[in-house]
Amino acid sequence: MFSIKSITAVLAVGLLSGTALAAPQGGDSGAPGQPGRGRARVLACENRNFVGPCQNFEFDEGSCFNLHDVGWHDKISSIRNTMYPRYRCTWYEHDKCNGASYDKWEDWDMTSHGGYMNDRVSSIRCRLV
Ligand SMILES: [Ca+2]
Repeated sequence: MFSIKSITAVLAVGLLSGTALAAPQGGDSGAPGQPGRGRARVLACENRNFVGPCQNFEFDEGSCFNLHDVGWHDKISSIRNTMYPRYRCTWYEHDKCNGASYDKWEDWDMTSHGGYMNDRVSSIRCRLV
């Protein structure tokens, strides 16, 4: 009787400690990195023909990057998807990838062709092709 109780207690402790050791590993495996998700890069300039001031922006593939958050909305006059053709990027008129849009991989003069999107781009989304 006594020995069976002892064995049961030892087994129970073994199970508990095994669970305790496994739990952190299970918790960690889902958290970091989101595997398979890449980073897109875009070069944007305030003036035509990539005349500065210019800035490179890097953000998660598939997510909407709001230029308002970095003070670059409604001023871009030339833009380039520097990850072309691996990524395809779309420029949007409004925040959160709304409004008018187009996806030419590079536009060195957004004032041409009617110029509607000149000084109007407010968000960007790039997807892996
Ligand atoms: Ca401009």
